Amino acid sequence: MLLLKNFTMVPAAGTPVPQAAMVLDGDTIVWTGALSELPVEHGAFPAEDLGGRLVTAGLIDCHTHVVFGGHRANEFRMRLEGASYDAIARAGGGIVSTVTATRAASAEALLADALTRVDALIAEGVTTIEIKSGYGLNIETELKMLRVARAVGQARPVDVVTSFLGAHAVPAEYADRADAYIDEVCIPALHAAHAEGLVDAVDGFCEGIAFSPDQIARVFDAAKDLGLPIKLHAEQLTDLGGARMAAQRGAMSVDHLEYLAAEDAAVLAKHGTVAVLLPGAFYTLRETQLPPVNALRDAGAKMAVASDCNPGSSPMASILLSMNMAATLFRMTPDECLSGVTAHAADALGLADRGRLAAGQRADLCVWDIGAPEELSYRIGFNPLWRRYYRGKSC
Ligand code: DI6
Ligand code: FE
Repeated sequence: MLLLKNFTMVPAAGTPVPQAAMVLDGDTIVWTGALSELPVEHGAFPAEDLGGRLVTAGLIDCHTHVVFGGHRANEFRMRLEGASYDAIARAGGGIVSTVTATRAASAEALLADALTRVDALIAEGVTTIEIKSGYGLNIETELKMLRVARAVGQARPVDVVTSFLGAHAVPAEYADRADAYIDEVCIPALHAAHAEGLVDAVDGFCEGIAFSPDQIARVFDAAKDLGLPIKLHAEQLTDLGGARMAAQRGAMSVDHLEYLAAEDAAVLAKHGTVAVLLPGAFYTLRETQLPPVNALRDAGAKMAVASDCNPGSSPMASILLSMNMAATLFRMTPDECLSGVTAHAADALGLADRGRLAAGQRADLCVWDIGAPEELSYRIGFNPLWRRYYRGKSC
């Protein structure tokens, strides 16, 4: 048992509690509230004084592609010279160029590279990270990526949740044969990865440069047969109705959403599907179409925020900068940004045991050297993390 005291508790929603206390039993929060209300039996435990700092739930980056080979700095240069993301993809660059590098890399090299990015996220208070496959696009490399993702969770004090993203792009060897790719590679890879215990959820990229809603629906059928939850990259570059289709099938989240029709916000809210907003990709691609944040808010849809850390559209390993961008670019409130990387990020991953400061929740916590919760979204580049508790241990 451990007693934390002398801090301000910042819940994912609602008013901060000054002079709060919290009791941890191993990796679980067993009591939290105002110190003045601490039950006497908890008062005798060994105590840590947090010096009046602010405490939030551990941060959750619910959408990343941190496992990949190589880099795409050349495409960054091309975009600065005027080329568009889809033109580069259609000319054989983009996702499939990272596929070539990822196929060529050893698992050891992929892990070492991924850890540099994961370490940056951990240093900002991330305690749970989602990692997608999708740069293999053959059975062997999809499995390699997912094994590396699991290895990240062994190598560092962070929980890793995996998403199978075999339907990310059509590889060169299946050019113009997307349906055959789904049947011959994507779905068999999903089965193989699931058999090895490597898949926590199934994702896809529903876009003109990737897969149609019908093709994604076939992948979702396979997920359903395996009892796996689903999520989808949708409406990033165009509106194909993918988010609506995924929500109607009970998706945990739909992600990106710049081109989501305002009326579809209600569909997300109705199905409890979290809208995961990815301002790093919006920024990097110099997108001008804003996701319909007001419509999502008015409809009561949950909004999460994530880094989308990937080599093409969001080369950003910072959850705090993601929050800053969500506020500055998307006009999300600082409270929405915070719930977006805690409670709603947990919901986007189907994790009921974290993201909120309450008895019964995991003791994943961040202690921040700040005076007001808004500072988490307001600062750019000066990281105020003072201490991180992962499963009840300071590390
Ligand atoms: N959308 C994204 O933002 C990432 N994947 C996706 O479907 C980008 C992937 C990349 O460009 O490498
Ligand atoms: Fe993504």
